[in-house]
Amino acid sequence: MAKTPKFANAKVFDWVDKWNKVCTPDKIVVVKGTKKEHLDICEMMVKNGQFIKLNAKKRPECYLARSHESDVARVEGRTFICSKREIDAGPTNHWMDPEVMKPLMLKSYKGCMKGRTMYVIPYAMGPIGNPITQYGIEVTDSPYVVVNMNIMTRTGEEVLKHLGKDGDFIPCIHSVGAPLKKGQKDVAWPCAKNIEDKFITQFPEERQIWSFGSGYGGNALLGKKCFALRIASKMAKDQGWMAEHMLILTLTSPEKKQYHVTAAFPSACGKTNLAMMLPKLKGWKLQTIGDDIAWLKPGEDGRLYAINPENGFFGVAPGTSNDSNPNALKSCKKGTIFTNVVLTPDGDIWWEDMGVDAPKEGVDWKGNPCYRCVDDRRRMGTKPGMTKAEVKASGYVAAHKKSRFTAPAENCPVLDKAGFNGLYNKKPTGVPIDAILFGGRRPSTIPLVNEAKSWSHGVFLGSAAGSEVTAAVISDQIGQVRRDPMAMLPFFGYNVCDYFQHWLEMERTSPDASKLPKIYFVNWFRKTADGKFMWPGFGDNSRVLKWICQRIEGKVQAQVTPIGNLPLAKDIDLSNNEGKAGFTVDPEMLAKILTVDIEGWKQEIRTIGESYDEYDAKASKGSKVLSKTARRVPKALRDVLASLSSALGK
Ligand code: OXD
Ligand code: MN
Repeated sequence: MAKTPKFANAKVFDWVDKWNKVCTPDKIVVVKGTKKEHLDICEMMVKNGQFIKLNAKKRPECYLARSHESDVARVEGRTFICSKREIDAGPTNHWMDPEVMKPLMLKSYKGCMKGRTMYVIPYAMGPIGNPITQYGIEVTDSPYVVVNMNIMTRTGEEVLKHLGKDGDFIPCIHSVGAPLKKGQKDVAWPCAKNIEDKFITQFPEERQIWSFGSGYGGNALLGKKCFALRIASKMAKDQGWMAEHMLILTLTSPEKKQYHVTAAFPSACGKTNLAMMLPKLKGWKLQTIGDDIAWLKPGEDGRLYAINPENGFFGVAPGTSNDSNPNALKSCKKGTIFTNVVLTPDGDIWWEDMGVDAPKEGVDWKGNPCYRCVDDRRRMGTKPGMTKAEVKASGYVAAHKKSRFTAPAENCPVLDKAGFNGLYNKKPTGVPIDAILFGGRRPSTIPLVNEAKSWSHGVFLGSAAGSEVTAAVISDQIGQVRRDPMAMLPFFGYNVCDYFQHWLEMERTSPDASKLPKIYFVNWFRKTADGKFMWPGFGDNSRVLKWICQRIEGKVQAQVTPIGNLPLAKDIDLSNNEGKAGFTVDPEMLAKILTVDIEGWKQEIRTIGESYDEYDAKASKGSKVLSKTARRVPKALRDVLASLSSALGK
């Protein structure tokens, strides 16, 4: 067994020592967080066949990893909230009693790091020393996790120094679950192959994270979804702040006034695209603070101040192109780790919908050869001479649909450096948020933008967020809305109904509720009956952001409707970035996406009510006190629903 290293902080020592004894690694390395150490680990992985070094001229300090086929994404079915009482995990989470889960997982952890190195990663979620920042210690046997954590969080000695002798942190343990026998050669992507052997477990009361069996993304980089959303959401509830699945951006008007906006959209609705968008409007500038997670704390003045707890972007590669998001592409020009994308013959990478020609031949995410289609330069198939139709029919993609880039935020050409470092007016307060956006993919009913009439109305709109189910998800539910409240469905660390209540409490407990951000619901995805998008999206969304800023300033009137305040068509700026008329949108189309679809909304109200009923019905499960018909969805949200219903009529 390896000797546990010394740590000034006794709690850090105890955590590492405990897992050293259980997992029995060959060696322990405490991550220093230097660039040299990072590159040394990457090179070691190249030697071990776990990384491919990319062409240093094209992509300096970049590497490609290929995961095992059983380990390609977050595994929601194996993600558990282990609160003491089932009811505290709520109706949206998988729950297991900690008294059952711990012994079960301890069995798996026993000897699981034999033949491997145990890395101790001290990390910060947020700029070190910022009052909103929190700290973690991740113990892991995966060098892939170490180098990804180096990009996604601030790691190393600075963190240990900051923790001092008794600083608090979130203890995390992770293992790929693949011990090595003496002399056994490692595989390219070690993990537990059976889904039942994977566990992504949060203990919200103890504030601990235990992960076993997966080496991928949010299952293994424990600072991200496990800490910054699931555990942090529970901390935030207990301590009066908010941990949200939101991007943060800074918008500067031609008059040089700055606005800070957060936005929560379900996965695959363009959060990273909006976070780095190039505005189409003359004189407007957009900068990025974060693309996935925001922590918001009330200031004494009543405003909510936010930081991005992360340090990089863990972006979905396919679809990221010079058209959809040139700044994301630029962010992965150096120091980036790619996972499950195509390797080109010149040592570069490619993926579907990258907006550039595929190489004539390459190596796909499974390590097999792939070839450019004969009739489409932007598609690849498994054999030379294949047509696009043949490839489409086979369902083949050369880069995995959930392939990723892990890119340092500092590479982003439009990074708001001060905001990213948690500074506002040079003070480490985080940035004051002016507007909160919710959204989803809604081909019908939901208007382009809708301003909440009040904070509780905004909470109601957020609680009803979601996307319409597409063929790719569940075929017998096509057309139905999969509700994803506040885009947090897979990330609540506690009961969703209590989470709604916490949002409502933020107003009640605010020192000045009039200073809370205004709340909007946006929808870039309305479609015509024949399936065409009614709004161009991407850079043209700046037109909506401008309207929102003008509303914040009280510069424009709105149509006051039962569902909220909608823009007057004349107030959506349609000029191009030279400031002249140029952008054309069919006026009829624009009118349609700025009008209340009464019949659609009646249906909407019914299904929102059904989602609340479902939460209520399931929320009583595991309670000794609540009956089956108990109401746990806050009354304030039911009241908004009821008044909307009566305003729209039967
Ligand atoms: C993500 C997600 O990986 O939201 O960021 O799924
Ligand atoms: Mn996300």
